[in-house]
Amino acid sequence: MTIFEDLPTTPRSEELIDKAFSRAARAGHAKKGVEAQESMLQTAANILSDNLGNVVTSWPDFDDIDPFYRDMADAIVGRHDLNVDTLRQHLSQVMWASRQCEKIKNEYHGRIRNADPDTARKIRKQAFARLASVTRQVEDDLLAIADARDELKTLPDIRPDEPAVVVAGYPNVGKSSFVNAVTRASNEIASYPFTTKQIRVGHFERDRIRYQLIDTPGLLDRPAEERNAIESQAVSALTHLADTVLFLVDASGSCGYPLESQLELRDEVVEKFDVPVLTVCNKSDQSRDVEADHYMSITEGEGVDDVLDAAVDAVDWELELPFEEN
Ligand SMILES: Nc1nc2c(ncn2[C@@H]2O[C@H](COP(=O)(O)OP(=O)(O)OP(=O)(O)O)[C@@H](O)[C@H]2O)c(=O)[nH]1
Ligand SMILES: [Mg+2]
Repeated sequence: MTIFEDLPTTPRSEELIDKAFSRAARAGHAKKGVEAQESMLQTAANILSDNLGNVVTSWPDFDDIDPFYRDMADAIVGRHDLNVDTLRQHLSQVMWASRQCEKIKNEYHGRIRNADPDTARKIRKQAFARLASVTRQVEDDLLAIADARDELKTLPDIRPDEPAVVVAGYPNVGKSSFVNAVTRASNEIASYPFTTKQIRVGHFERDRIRYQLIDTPGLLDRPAEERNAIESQAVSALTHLADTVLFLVDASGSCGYPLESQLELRDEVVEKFDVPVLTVCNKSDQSRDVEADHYMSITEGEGVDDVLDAAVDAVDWELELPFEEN
C-alpha cells in the first residue's frame, strides 16, 4: 500500500462538463419555470466544483509526505516533464477552478431568482457558458495530473517507514542471486518507469521485524555520471529509504568489470549515502582477493547468513511499541 495507490481516475474537462450539464438537464425537467433554471444552475455548478475539488483533495499533501515518496514522485513524473512543484501548480489551478464554479453559482443564483422565466433561462445559459469555460481552462492541468496519477498509482510497495537494506554493485556481481537466496520465494518484482531493468523487493524477518531487501539494477550499478536526471532522482529517493547498503563486489572479475571500478563505485555510494555501507565480496568460491567487510559465496551457500546478520546489526532498527510513551 503506497500513499498514491488510492488516487482516483482524473476526469477530463469535457467529461466533467457533459456529466454536469446532463445531470442539470434532468434536475430541470423535474421542475418548472424559474425554479427549473435555479435547480439546473445549482446542480451543474455543484457537480463541477465538487468533482474538481475532489481531484485535488485526493492527493496527499506533498509537504507532509516522506522524502522518499517525494523524490520518487519527482523521478517518476519526470517522464512527463513534471515534478512535484509543477504538479502542485496544476493542482492549485484545479482548486481555483473548483472555487470559481462555486462563485459563479452564487453570483447567478440571485439574478435568476428575481427574473421572469424567459430571462431566467437566458441568465442560466450564460452561467453555463462560464462554468464550461472555467472547466476548459484547466484542461491541461487535468491532463498533467492524470499522467502523474497513472504513473504513481502503480508505484511498487516499498515502505519508507520499514527498515530497508539496499543491495548495490555492478551488474553480474550477484545482487539478484542474493535477494533471491535470502528472501521468501514470493519476491515482488517491481517495475519502475525510470529503469530498464526490474527492481526486486524481497522481505525477510528477524525478531518479528520485517526488513525490505531492495535490488537496484539500473540505478546503483554504475557511476553517477552515467545516470540521467531521472535516475539520479531515483537514487536520491533511495538515500532516504536505505537504512544500510550492502555493496557487492566480485573480485574474480567474472562479472566483466574491473575490481578497481567496482571499488570506485563503492566509494561513491559511501559518499552519497548517510548510512552504513558494507562491502561484501561475493563469489568467494572464485576469489577473495579484495579487502571487504564480509566474504560470501551464494552458490556454495557460504557466509550468506552472516552477511544478512551484519545487515540487520547495521540497520539497528528499534521496534516502536504502540504502548510506549513518546
Ligand atoms: N561462482 C559464483 N557465481 C555466482 C555467485 N553468486 C552469483 N553468481 C553468478 O553470477 C551471475 C550473476 O548473478 P546475478 O545475481 O544475476 O547478478 P546481478 O548483480 O543481479 O546482475 P544484474 O541484475 O545484471 O545487475 C549468475 O550467473 C550467478 O549464478 C557466487 O557466489 N559464486
Ligand atoms: Mg540482477
